[in-house]
Amino acid sequence: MILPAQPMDRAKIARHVEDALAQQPVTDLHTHCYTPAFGATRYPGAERGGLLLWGIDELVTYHYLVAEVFRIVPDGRDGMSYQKFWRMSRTEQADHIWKHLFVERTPISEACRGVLTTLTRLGLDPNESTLEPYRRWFAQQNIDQYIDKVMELANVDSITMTNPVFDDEERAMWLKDAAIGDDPRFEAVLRIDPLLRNWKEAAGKLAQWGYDVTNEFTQRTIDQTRKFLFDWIDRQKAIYIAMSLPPSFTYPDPHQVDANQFIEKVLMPVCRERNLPWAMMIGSRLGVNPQLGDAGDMVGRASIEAVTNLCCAFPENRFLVTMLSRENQHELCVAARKFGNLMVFGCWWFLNNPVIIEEMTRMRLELLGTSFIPQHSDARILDQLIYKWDHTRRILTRVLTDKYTDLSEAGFRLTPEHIRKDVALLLRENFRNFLAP
Ligand code: FIX
Ligand code: ZN
Repeated sequence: MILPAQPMDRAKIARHVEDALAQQPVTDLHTHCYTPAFGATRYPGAERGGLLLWGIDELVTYHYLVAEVFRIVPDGRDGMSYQKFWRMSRTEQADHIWKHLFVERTPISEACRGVLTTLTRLGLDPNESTLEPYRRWFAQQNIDQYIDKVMELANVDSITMTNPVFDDEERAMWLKDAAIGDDPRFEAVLRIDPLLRNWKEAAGKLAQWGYDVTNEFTQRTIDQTRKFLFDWIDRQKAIYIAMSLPPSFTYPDPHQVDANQFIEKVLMPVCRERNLPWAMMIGSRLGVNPQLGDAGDMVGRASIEAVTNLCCAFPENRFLVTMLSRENQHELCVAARKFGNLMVFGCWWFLNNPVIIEEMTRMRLELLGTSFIPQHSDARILDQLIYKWDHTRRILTRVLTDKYTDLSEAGFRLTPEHIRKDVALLLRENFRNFLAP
């Protein structure tokens, strides 16, 4: 009998895992960052000059932190109100948040910790009592070089944008300059939520934009809506089509014939013809507190039947899926075991906290092996790439070290090459291969 080689000990495994994760560039498959051609926050003064948000004032006014500061100084208390906050300048908002969440209280939440990690990784002291020293530092940065610096610190080799075609400001920018997305560091994604969330209103917009569509799914409407998608896929060079969907999303939906028809007669054929996956981000309940703006959205448990029915009904199509509710995660993993055209990705939004990321990643490795995409950053502010991937790599180090130690103790002859190959799949190759199988 051949005795298994002396298993690699845990400490050695941890070193190999940490090295592999540090060296493996990430393709970040979902962010809200933009190329500099879309315009960028301007320093000094932190005025918003476009869609690319970066720098200390944007970091500190991230909508996660807006929600958290209104817990400390609620609307109607100490002279603060939603209206007053939104009338403040960005720098005044940032000063308010820094004071209450970072100086007067311990910045212990994950969103607060992220700002600290980012500043530290940039070589700054995160313990300043005011934001002025940081503003002076950011005012010296050149945004184009800063993008390279952030990508190097985060070891991200490609930033995937989210490009909502129904956003009037962004659509006008694309129509004015079709090359606006042409930056080798970024890739575009066609985001089309209204076409499913509110077909009639969306169809009306397409008609305004010159597409011969009506509310009814006539062949003409089908053809012209497909043309609309083809036009924007080609203009953006989109690498997939995306939607965020409410907890109530289901397919087929007995009460929303329009949605079923849009999926069956427009979206699925277009995705097949352009060989693009459809990314479904399911479970966001929008505007539960509208006065909080982007911070006012909520999570709700969704139906996994929608996912399995779509994967089953459209075996030629590919589906990237992330769900927002923790309660949906196990059933989503099991669904992925049933369908090879389903790729589970990320720990989205309210799941992007170490305690849940760790639980989800362990469950996914145990149920799916290496056939999933553990994380996306969802970065809204460019600098967040630094902390979102720093924190993710730390968690992956813990989880993968445990799993490889289990393997080693089970007699598997683990080598550093196994670890490097797996990490490449998890952080980059699974996504790239799923885009172009
Ligand atoms: O729908 C989405 O892409 C969500 O990620 C965003 O709307 C959300 O505000 C966010 O940035 C979460 O991290
Ligand atoms: Zn997002």
